[in-house]
Formats: sequence, C-alpha cells, structure tokens
Amino acid sequence: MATKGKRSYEERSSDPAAQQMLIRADELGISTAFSRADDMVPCNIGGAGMCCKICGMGPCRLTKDGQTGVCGATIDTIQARNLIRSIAAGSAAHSDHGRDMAFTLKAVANGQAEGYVIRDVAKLRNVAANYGIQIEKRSPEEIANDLADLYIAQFGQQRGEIAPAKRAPAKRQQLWRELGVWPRGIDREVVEALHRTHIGDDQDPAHILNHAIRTALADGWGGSMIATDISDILFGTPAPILGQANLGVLKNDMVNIVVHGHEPTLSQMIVAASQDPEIIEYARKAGAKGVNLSGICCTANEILIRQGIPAAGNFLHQELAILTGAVEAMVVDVQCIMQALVGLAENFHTLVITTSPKVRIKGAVHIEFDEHHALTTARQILKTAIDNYKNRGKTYIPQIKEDLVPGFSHEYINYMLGGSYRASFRPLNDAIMTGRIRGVAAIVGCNNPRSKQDYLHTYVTQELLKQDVLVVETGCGAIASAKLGLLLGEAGLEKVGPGLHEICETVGIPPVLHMGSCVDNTRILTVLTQMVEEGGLGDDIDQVPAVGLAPEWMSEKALAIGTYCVASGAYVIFGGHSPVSGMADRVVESDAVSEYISEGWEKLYGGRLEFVEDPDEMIRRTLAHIDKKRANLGLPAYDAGRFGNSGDRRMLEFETLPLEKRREMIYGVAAD
Ligand code: XCC
Ligand code: SF4
Repeated sequence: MATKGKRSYEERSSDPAAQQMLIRADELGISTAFSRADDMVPCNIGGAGMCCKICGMGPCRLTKDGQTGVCGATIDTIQARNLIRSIAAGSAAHSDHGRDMAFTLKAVANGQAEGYVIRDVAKLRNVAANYGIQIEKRSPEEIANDLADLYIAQFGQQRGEIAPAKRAPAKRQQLWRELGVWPRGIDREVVEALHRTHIGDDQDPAHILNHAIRTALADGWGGSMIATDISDILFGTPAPILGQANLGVLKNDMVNIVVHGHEPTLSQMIVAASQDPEIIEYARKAGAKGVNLSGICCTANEILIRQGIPAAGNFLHQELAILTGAVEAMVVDVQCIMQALVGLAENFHTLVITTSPKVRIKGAVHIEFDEHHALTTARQILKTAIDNYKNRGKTYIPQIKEDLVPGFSHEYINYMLGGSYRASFRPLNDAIMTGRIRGVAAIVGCNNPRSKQDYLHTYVTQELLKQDVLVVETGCGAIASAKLGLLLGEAGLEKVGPGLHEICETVGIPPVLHMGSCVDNTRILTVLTQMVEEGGLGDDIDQVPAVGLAPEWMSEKALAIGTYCVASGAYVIFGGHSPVSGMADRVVESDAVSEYISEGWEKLYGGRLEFVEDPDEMIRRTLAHIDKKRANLGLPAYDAGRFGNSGDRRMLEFETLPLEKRREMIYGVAAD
C-alpha cells in the first residue's frame, strides 16, 4: 500500500514509546524509517514483482497486458522468478546462521571455543539420538562432535535427503518424497534457485515455484532447525522466565549496550561478560552504576527467552533506541540492521559496532567476532562501550516498559502440559478436540514502516484470543505483543475467550506463548508434528486446525518461513502488499502466480499462501480455516458458550458487577 505524505505519530506506531521518540526525532530534525517511508513512495511495478532485471537486455517492466520481456518472459515467469529469489535469499540468511552455529558447536566439542559450554546435555542427547548417533557411554563433547559433523554436512550434501526433515510426520515425509521436494542439501537448493532463475533457464512458473518449496524446506527443516537445536544445546532450552520490553528498559545511570541482529553466539557471550565483576567495576570507575544490556530484533529474543535480558524493542525500535541518547553502543551482527543507524548515531555519542565478518557498515566501528575468542571479544566490546559513557549528552528515555513471560520452547510446552514423567501434548489436543481451544494461530514476523507499527500484529492477536484461539508468537511480532502486555500470565486473561481462559488458568500459561526468534519458527513445526503424533487431530500437519500469520512482514526471510510452513501443510496469511500481485489499477492481468501459491500449492501440500491487507479479513479467513479443519476432523463445531464457567472467570465477572447486584447474589436479597 502506498503511503503518501507525512503520517501523524499515531498513524506511524501504536506504541506510545515510539510515538514519543518520533516527536523527538522531528524536534531534532532527524529522519527515521517512519519518515523515510512517508517520503519514499514504493515502486508499484517492482512491488508487484513485475520488473525483471536479471539480465542486461532489461530491466524489463511489464506494465501492459500481454507484454513480455525482451527475451519473451511472461509476467507469470517474472513474478515466480522474483519470488523464488527472495525465498532463496531468506533461506540463505537463516541457514548461514545455522551453519555458523554448527561451526561453533564443533569448536565447543573440541575445546576450541573460549567461554562456551554445552549447557543442555539432555537436549544434545535427544537430538543426537534422533540421528542414530551413539549416546551411551560417551561424553557430551564426543556426542556434540558427531552432531556438529552431521549438521555441517547438511549444508554441502549433494544427494539424498537432509536429515532433520525426518522429524516431520511420516505422511508429510512421504508426500515430499512423492513430489520430489525433499531438499538434498541446504546450499544446493539455494544455488539451484539462483541457477534456475538465470536468464534462459527455468521458465515454467509452477516448476520454478516447486523448487521454491524445496528451497524453503531446506530452511525450515534444515538450516533454521539446526540453528534452534544448537542454540538450545549451547545456551539452554528456554523455559518461562520474567523479562521486560520497550525503550523504558534503558537506564539513565548505567552504561546501555544494545545488541541487535540475530546470532546468539556473540550476544550470549556479552551477557556472560557483562556480569563479570571486573567489567562491572570498570563501569563504576567510568561513573556508571553498572552495565545495562538489552536487545533489539531476534538477538533480543535469543537472550530474552533464555536469560530474561530485556528487549529494548523490535525492528522499528532500532533507530528509536539511539534517539534516546542513552545508548553507549549498539552492537550488531547480521540481518535486519538498518544502514541508517550509523548516520543517526552521529547525532549522538552512540557507537555502532559491527562484529560479523560478513557485515560492515561504512562509518561503524568494526570489532570482529569469532567463536574461538568469543569471551575476549565480548569484553573488548563492553570496555569500548564503557569508555564511551563519558561522552553521553542529554538523554530522553520514555518511561514505558511492560513485563512479560517468554520462553515457551516445545520441550517446555510438552512438560508443562504433562509434567516431567508424562510430558505430552495430550491436554492440548484434548482441549482442541473438545473445543475449549478453537485452534492455534502462529502470529510471527517483522515490523514494516509501511503500516502502523505493532498495530496489525496486536489487533489480530487480541481478536483471535477472544475467539478462543491459542496464539504462539516469535520474532518481532512477539515483541509487539510483549510491549502491549499480552505475554503475561494472568494479566491479559480477562480479554480472552472463555474456553481458552480455562486452559490458561488450569495450566498456568499466558494466552500468547513467546517461542523465540525467527529461526525458532521451527519450534512451531515441531509442536505441530507432536500434536499430530499425539493423535486425534489427523495424521498430518495440514489437518490440524492451525493458521500461520505474518501481518507486518517485510523481510525475505519471512517469505522463506511462510513458504516452508505452506510446504509443511499450513495455511499462511501475510499482511501488507503482495509481491506477486498485479498492479492496483489492474493494467496487467497477473493472477496466475497468486493463484498457484494458494490454490495450486494447497492441492499439492495442503497449505496455501495468501496476502491479505485488511486485518478483519485475516481474522475471518483464519477462523473459517480453523472451523473447516475442525469439521473435517469430525470435531464438534466451536461454541463460545459451552465452556468457561470455572471459578476464576465467574469471579472476574462477579467483580465487574455493581455492588448492589453482588450483594443480591451473595445474600439472595436486594440490598436494603
Ligand atoms: Fe527481522 Fe528476526 Fe523480521 Fe524482526 S521478525 S524484522 S526478519 S528481526 Ni524475524
Ligand atoms: Fe528482460 Fe528477459 Fe532479461 Fe528479464 S531475463 S531482464 S525479462 S530480457
């Protein structure tokens, strides 16, 4: 959707902390992604995937009906090629992160990684046993070494089947084999996506998009799953923990260090180093009370779900954090880092520190990180930030933050439902089967300055909760809900449907479960698989009453995630504009690709990908899908009035009644 002209602060973000900072940005005459989005009208030709620039005979922009590129490429071919290239880039980003995690695990196993330990031996043994790696009578390091080798091999494997995908439901595996989309090797599928879209290669849109499925599967059931597994093994499998979110977590009297990006390897080490007495003393000598660490984007999620380190915000908060003037260093690694940070930071004392050998930004300080000397690097970064404290000028920190309880790994969900001796998904399946829980929605993905920050996320989340839909979240979406206080146990419960309320009360969970970062969307695949294996909800993921949504997506990674969820059988709804639509004025008829990724993919995989701008329509389609899947399973139709008469809910209702009425109910007579 085109945004023309300057929007009001309320139109730009639904977060009051963001609104305050946007006012400040204007006062200081500083641009942000919000204002730049207002100034930059998106290209409607490129935005709809109708521009091809893959060879020097173009770029070709197809704006008239029946028009082709110089080579004769049709609009459908061009849109399919653009889409698969995005999916390949997204898969590459996630998977390269997974690769680095595998290298780290290898180094840890061989005692070559300073500062790291294997924190979750149980998960290591579990995961390794999955692949037939011998675990009995072996040290964690020996097991980890074999697992690291197996995982590293997934990237360069040339033939056969990538191993983690064998964790999918049996029927799904069969389908992937039949349709020839089981990824052979992670890198191979990404390379082939690029090869196929070179000039003069694959030109059948359906054939191109079938490979998009295989490429995305290499991400979801490959690179990303590897990243999640190893993060848990090295840093601990998340369990509920108290945290906080929003800019109010920055502290005036402390050295504020914000870690931003994606890979937990460095941020975990910065967490460790920041608690080192020597570093705290160093900060005190610099005149601060200590070091205050917080995160942005998925790096935030990684340390929030494990150590409860506060999140300063989601994607669109990265510039706003610097605008407080209170950030000594913003330490970034890979993905979702705006180049604008460096120019913005020049207005303040903030140092932008790049750390990845893959990422440099002109004007930023570069302190390179490698897994062999992680602790030393982390200390050096912290000291650099502390040294910068004396340069701090006037600060403006919005006093807004919310508590949250994140950390719902699939292991923990399993445990909380059944206890450690009979951990199981049975109670969840039962709740869905009886209709206490209508279905499950995974609401994930980014912020996008083209739409009001957090609004679509939190609106869709809240409306679905009212409809007894259990919501799981990851990534920047989870932080959006956190900032609104939706990730708290009891706090949000009066706003959820009666059946879901009962379940949350009985199990003691918030109605929205924060499952981690974006690579951790693989946890959702695992949950869906375990629900299938538990029984009663069909024998494959496409039968489960569940929907995936990315209301404010912006990254290519989001497209990769959406596609692997479709390939796994899920119905996926993206908000915002469609990268494969025709132009708004419909000069060009170009529905073939949109149709193929919805109806076409649904016929093959049982899942479909749709782009829907209107949030109420997203909700309507979500509920319709859930109800259809319930009916297909022969489950009772959802009935809002059936459940929710248990104690707490009655009590809450009671408390809202006028005093007279309450007396009447207690004493059986009207008040005198
Ligand atoms: Fe990036 Fe993962 Fe999107 Fe947030 S949600 S803007 S990808 S940080 Ni993944
Ligand atoms: Fe144009 Fe074809 Fe080249 Fe694309 S591949 S830029 S459509 S000539």
